[in-house]
Amino acid sequence: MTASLPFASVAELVDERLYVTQPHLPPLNEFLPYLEEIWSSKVLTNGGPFHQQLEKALCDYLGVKYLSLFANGTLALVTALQAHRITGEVITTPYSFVATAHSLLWNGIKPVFVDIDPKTLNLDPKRIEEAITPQTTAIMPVHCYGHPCDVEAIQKIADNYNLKVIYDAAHAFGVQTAAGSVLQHGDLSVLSFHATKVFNTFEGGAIVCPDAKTKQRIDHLKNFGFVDEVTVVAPGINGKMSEVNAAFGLLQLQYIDGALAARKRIDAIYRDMLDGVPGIRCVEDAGETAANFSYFPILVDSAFPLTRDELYQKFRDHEIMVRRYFYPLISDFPMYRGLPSAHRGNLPVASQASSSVLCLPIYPGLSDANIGRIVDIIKGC
Ligand code: T4K
Repeated sequence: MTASLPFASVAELVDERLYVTQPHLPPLNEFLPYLEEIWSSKVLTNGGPFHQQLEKALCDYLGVKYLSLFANGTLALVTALQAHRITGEVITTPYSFVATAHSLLWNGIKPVFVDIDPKTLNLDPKRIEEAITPQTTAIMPVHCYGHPCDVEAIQKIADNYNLKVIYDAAHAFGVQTAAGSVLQHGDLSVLSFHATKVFNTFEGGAIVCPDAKTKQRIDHLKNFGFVDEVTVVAPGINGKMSEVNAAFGLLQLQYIDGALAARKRIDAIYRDMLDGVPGIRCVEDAGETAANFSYFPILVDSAFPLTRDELYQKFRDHEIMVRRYFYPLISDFPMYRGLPSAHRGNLPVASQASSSVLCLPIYPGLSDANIGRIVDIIKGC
């Protein structure tokens, strides 16, 4: 005998379930001509025509000079550190996805965690200098949720101490400040085009760099270090994006403005509906002139009748799969928690944010009815 479900059918359960995000997909029939071209040329990877076209199209769209595509954002982060031969210690944020710090460990670098700013939830520049030691070679900040870091303050510190700045810009596709693309700051910026991101190529990523020479080094590093058939200049990795992913990216780019506009609308509805709810704070912009609305984080404080985890559970009980990005802190995972900088006392703001954040669903296809369903759960507590 099979156990009966509390739902009429599995299909009904799946229909009702809401996820924190859903990938934006163009009409399937529009992708078929790209596949036909790949089938007929038999060029599947290694910097083929779609790869080259997407690099150029993304430079134009994002307003950056040079960009090198990758198979995913994590390989791009690992390679970005190698491109500038970063060693020793790197100052970074504990309030991010674990790939940020993992890219340091993959390079044998010691992460040094520094606390975040309570308003932006990005690395707090006021706390960076005290963490610098003779071993420090770089700073790796994250534009968390796509909100720009204090890029000027960070650059000033980097210039004073002769440090490189590698931005984890995985969330920051298309974000602009008054000075232009946020991706132009620091020495390199790394994007992710994962399925859960604003712009996706299924899996994918990129390094944005300021000059042709650096791009050439990165291109060598992502292709095993090959310069030509018989010359290998570094122990590079296979980080190349395939032609299928690159072709998909070209098609996605035709739809990105619509997808961003849809996200902007949802963001505005949430802010309006949640305005004045005691104990709920929506994370504000951090000076961007064009935002990408990649996440919708709320902070749940003691004025709210439920704890963050009780609210998380309540959402789950209603089949709404909100997420606690970023809980636990990276510094709490076993491979990091022994570091002196991982100590909770060193990271009070990040600890507080991590224990109070919930990311609500936001993606172009989220209906008004479902936004209402989500807000009603919060207001009904
Ligand atoms: N740096 C930062 C700051 C990052 O946030 C990330 C990635 C990276 C670096 C590394 O970049 P990549 O190497 O990934 O390019 C997700 C993503 O896997 C990860 O890419 C992302 N950050 C992170 C914030 O979120 P999970 O474990 O939460 O993913 P998952 O599979 O639970 O997906 C969340 C929801 O999205 C699902 O419940 C349903 C929906 N979904 C997901 C996938 C994969 C779909 O509808 N379709 C899908 O194919 O990590």
